[in-house]
Amino acid sequence: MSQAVDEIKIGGIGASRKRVEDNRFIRGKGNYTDDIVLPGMLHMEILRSPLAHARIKSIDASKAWDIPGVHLVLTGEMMATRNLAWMPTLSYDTQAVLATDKVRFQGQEVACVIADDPYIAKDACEAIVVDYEPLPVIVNPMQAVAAGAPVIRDDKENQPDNVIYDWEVGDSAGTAHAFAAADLVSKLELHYPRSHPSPIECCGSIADFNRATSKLTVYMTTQAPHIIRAAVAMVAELPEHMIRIISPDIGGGFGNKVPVYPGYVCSILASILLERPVKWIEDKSGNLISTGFARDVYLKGEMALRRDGKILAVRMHTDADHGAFFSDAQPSKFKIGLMHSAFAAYDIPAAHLTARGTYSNKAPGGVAYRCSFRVTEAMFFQERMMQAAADDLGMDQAEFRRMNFVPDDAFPHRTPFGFLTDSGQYAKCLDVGLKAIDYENFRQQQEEARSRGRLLGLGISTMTEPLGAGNSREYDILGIKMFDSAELKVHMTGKAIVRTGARTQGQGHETTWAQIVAHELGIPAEDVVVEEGDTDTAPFGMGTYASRSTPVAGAAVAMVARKIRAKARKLAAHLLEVSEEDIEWELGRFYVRSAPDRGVTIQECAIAAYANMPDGMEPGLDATAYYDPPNLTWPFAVYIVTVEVDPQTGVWDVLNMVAVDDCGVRINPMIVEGQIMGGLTEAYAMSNMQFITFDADGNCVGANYMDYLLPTAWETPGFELHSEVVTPCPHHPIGAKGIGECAAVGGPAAFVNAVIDALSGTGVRNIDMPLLPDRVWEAMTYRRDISGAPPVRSDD
Ligand code: MCN
Ligand code: CUN
Repeated sequence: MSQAVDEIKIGGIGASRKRVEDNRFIRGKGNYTDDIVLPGMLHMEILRSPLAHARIKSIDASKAWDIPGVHLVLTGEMMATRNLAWMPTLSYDTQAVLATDKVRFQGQEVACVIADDPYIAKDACEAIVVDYEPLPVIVNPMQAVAAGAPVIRDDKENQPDNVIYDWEVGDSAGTAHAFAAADLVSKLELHYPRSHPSPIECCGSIADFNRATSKLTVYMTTQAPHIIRAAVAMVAELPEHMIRIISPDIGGGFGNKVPVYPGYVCSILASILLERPVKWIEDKSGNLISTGFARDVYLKGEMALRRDGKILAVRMHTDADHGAFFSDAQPSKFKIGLMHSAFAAYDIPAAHLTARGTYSNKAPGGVAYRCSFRVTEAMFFQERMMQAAADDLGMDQAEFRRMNFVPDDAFPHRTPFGFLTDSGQYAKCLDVGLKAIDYENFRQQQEEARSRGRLLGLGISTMTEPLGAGNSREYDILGIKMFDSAELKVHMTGKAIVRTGARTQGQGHETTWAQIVAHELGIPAEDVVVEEGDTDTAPFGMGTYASRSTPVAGAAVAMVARKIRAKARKLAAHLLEVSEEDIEWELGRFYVRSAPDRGVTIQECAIAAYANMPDGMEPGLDATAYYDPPNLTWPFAVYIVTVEVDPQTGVWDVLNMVAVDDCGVRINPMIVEGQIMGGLTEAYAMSNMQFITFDADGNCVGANYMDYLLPTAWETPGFELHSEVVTPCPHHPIGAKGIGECAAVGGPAAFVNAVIDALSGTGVRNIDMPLLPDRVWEAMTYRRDISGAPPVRSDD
């Protein structure tokens, strides 16, 4: 007699199942791009520009060609003869593959050498002589729009200046009206510095073109293999079915591995020309200096307030520095990403956002680093503005937020910029956080400490984030709608394989997708293997970024499992010799309604699909499901930090940090906690130490890990995580919302708010990140705000 299975025992939803992928990772048996060695493989290195803006007068590669072991030197000129010197970007712009006319940022790709080994290739790069004529350099949006600024993109017709877009959203008139009626207007200006995802594994590719079969196989570090296949088909003009993109194990992506990089294109062309596999693996400086960075946005805004604390309206303006090419991978419709997701957690009647994007002589990018299309900047501005407004009103920080929250019974809620949020219990999360940090008590301690000259501070960040692009009505990249799919094959013994078009980079999909199958079918998670990343086998998907995997691909896994269950039900009816209507389901088993003892397991149905199907039924137990989400998912989080600032040095220490995340149903609570811990660590790093800046000549400061500081376990504070609040997503098949980025998005404001709170009474309203000790010291000593990117350190 069969019995229902215990969901937690079989590793279903809610089980903190150990990550199956770690079996190979911790044994050093991962299979990363650089681990792959193909017969006859050659190696490629890139020559990068030392200057940020210069005309190329000539390139002499003759000495490089002469070095023994060199097979090919690629320059822009050669690329141009094949129409490959430029490529389209994912944002309807163009990007130089190898520079022809000018170099436009330090680190830009100028030439490539393909040789027997990477050392020969590197030496040969150094033998290439490039004659540059330096040009004036632009390193920020203010310079970009100044009168007489040099036009960086003079390659483009109809590009008279450095402005990429002027974009707006919201209700300008309604907002103006609300401001006119306000008792108080609170203002804030900020800079969110340029930072970098810096995954442990750099970017790289191995292109392998086989002339005999005309098939191009590319192993590469990509978060979105299917988009890359489409891009390669377009750029290299190859038929799509002859392109196979394989994304093997990825050593961290964090958004850095979404864009299409010149190195990928050059390795592909080199393999086609040489008819041998060509491997390119970027070095750390190459990665930091030239690949998709994050942020670099100036934000300013104002909030219209009623005396009692009610927010009447918000106005925001952003100036985004996109670097030399507009290459963000973001939904086509939204020029500044989802910046207008700001203030979604609060009930605000009117809002208006204007956004301008400009070119500069810096590497292209802007949306990477654990951020669902600029929501990091949106939430940072939101929570810094909330703190400033509460201070201006003389109101308690928690109370001001609570009174403006969207109430639990007001969902779906239309945000001031027009999004529809799905569900949440915002006040409850805040209560959990305040209790955990012992709010009232801390405020008292803070007073007492102050009377003894000690500076304690508390910072709150309460935020919601749009995760799971998209729905196909509004979300596309280059016209390709942002849905996803999953394929599930149940073998005759009841074991299974599930494939999706997402691509895990450390998030644990191999573990969690199997848990969804276990939840839907009662097949133990350990009996389900998960495979992603090979375009020849995986069903179509837009890839893993914007924490969209659970909201979209994960939903597709649930839906495909339900298709399988529907077919298994027919098989069960056949086996039990009753009609389908008389069959009931409980986890792992179908039974006869009137005789619950008579049942068959899902495994018995599986074998029947191969060995004993009813007449006329198509054999086998496979299915594919495409999932077009009806809406984004909107997780909510409360982050509260307490700090102590040393009045002598400006050094600040975290005393306590509490995180209350509500991401709906948690598939694997342990993995969710890991995601939150990682995000909080990055948030701490951004607020405290991490930035990339440029000197006036466009030299990148932050091109190595002596200057670009990654937090280690030593400096990272402890975090206290809370999971008490679970508001299921009403439109997701298993009620889950995304979580991958929340803590990195909402965290930074909590740290900064805490330090600013510690300085209250000094008149300091803002210190831009990172809050390095010298900046904090200067702010508190001279009682002034510290704005903009940190000054470049000069050692002379
Ligand atoms: N999960 C869960 N229950 C939920 C939500 C998620 O158990 N309610 C699990 C998921 O099943 C998945 C993980 O948590 O195993 C993250 O899921 P999700 O929030 O859907 O995010 P994605 O899988 O789409 O991951 C992308 C996100 C992004 S955009 C960045 S950037 C980032 C991040 O994940 N990059 C990472 N976390 C990272 N973690 C690691 N280790 N490495 C990266 O490169
Ligand atoms: Cu923007 S970093 Mo994640 O979306 O790949």
